[in-house]
Amino acid sequence: MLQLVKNASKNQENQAIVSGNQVYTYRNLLEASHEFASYLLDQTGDLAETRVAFMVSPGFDYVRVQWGIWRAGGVAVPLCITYPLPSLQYVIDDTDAQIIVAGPEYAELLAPLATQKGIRFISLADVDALSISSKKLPNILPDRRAMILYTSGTTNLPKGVVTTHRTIEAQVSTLVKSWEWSATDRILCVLPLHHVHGIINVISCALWSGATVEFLPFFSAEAVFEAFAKGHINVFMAVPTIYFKLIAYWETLPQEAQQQISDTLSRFRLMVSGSAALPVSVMEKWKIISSHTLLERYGMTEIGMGISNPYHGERKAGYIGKPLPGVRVRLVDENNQVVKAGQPGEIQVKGKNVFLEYWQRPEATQKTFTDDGWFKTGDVAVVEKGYYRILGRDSIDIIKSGGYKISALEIEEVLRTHPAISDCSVVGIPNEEWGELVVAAVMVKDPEIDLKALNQWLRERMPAYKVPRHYKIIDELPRNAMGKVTKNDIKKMF
Ligand code: MLC
Ligand code: AMP
Repeated sequence: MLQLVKNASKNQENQAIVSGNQVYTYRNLLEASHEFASYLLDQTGDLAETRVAFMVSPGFDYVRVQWGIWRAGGVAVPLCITYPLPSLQYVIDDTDAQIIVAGPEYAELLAPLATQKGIRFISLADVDALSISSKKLPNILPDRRAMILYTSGTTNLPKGVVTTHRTIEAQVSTLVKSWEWSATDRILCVLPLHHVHGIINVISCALWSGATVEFLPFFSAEAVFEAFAKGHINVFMAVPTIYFKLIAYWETLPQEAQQQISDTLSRFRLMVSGSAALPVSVMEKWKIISSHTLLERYGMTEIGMGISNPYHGERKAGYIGKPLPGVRVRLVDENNQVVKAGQPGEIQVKGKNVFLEYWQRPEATQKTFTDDGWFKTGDVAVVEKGYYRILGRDSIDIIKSGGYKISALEIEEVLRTHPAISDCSVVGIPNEEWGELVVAAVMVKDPEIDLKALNQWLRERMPAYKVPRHYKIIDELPRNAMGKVTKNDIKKMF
């Protein structure tokens, strides 16, 4: 039996999920996910690693579908709820999903796509109207594939990162232990649920521990502070941009309201930041507001979390901490030799937390591991007094904005298909709020190009967070002697 399910069975009367003003116990979650798994099995028999793409809003329904897929033996493929159709279609095609599950808000969008592709379509609203008899669930072995999450990389198309149940259990259990999760915890989830930060660190760690997850449908600083003000939440995890936005909102409040928030925050057990570098200024301001030194940690879709500042002990500003238990980390030079103490090198990782493969991309999978099985992260770091500090990334084409990883090449490919654009180059420029801001230098066929219309055109083709925020129209892209665009020169233009 899955460890998450085993643990839940021990905590049946605890509150598992609070969403949409409703409280659901672990018993409710076990029953509802068993029911959904039974429905899937009715349709297909043992799912035998069938990819099930699902688009469901954050809350109880999301988790019961995710657990239902897992308990029926399927591979869960969460779809981002803010993706435009082409981005959804890419994930559905690339995973070769055989089933699509849609929450009520998304049925109209996805049903035609499923019909067109001949994929079985399940509307949650329809399932809920049925009476489903409980089926015996298959025994799920730890090495069965469990989930595919999409991540942008140094290729122009996102790759599916496959994890098994064993991987997920390793990723969750090291965090539960290191950060001392317990059944008395209650976390507020404001993160998107198609990435590890929300799925592993927030939901799965909480539910592994018998704790409670309270969901907000989407992030808003006001709603977050309102939820905190009720006094039940004691754990929070977010990307630096969210802390930046919370600070900005707090600063607009009258002093009395500020004080109330600060009093509430000072009673929290744990506050974590990650997915992008936490600016020291944000860490310091948050400390003044909340009395908490944010715990910064480092992770990646392919490894879950790898390096973390300590729960007990010094949390160093500007550092990501030390390897988590069970995660082996080394720094290597360009010849793949371990660097001398104090020297910078690429972070490489080994351990049960590391993903299985890029879905149906054996070459990319092979390229990302060394011959002796270390995963190459592409992040460069140095160790100082035992603490890792990130220096940057190998590739200028990978941008982190708002905690999302974005491939410059992917945006360039789309931009080049626009009839008024002859060539372009996309880069990330430093920005305190977003980490990096996506910007584009473009060569145009039509000097009268309407940038507002271009923006709209892009938003129909890619998620809003990937769309460039500034453009520079130029006559020629700067290139080196080899003809390669010199992206550092592009950065200087902004
Ligand atoms: C949105 N906007 C941006 C932007 N994203 N502007 C600049 N850069 C960006 N990246 C703009 C929108 O276009 C809109 O403007 C306005 O901001 C509000 O949009 P929104 O979508 O409502 O934004 P908001 O909800 O405020 O989003 C901010 C956020 C979100 C921080 C909540 O980006 C987020 O949820 N990020 C978390 C991503 C995450 O979970 N990453 C983890 C990956 S896993 P306009 O003008 O259009 O109205 C990983 C491993 C690990 O990294 O270590 O964890
Ligand atoms: P993703 O592919 O979305 O999982 O993003 C993983 C990447 O986020 C890593 O390779 C890092 O570049 C970055 N990242 C995660 N946590 C941190 C952190 N604490 N500091 C700096 N970068 C981080």
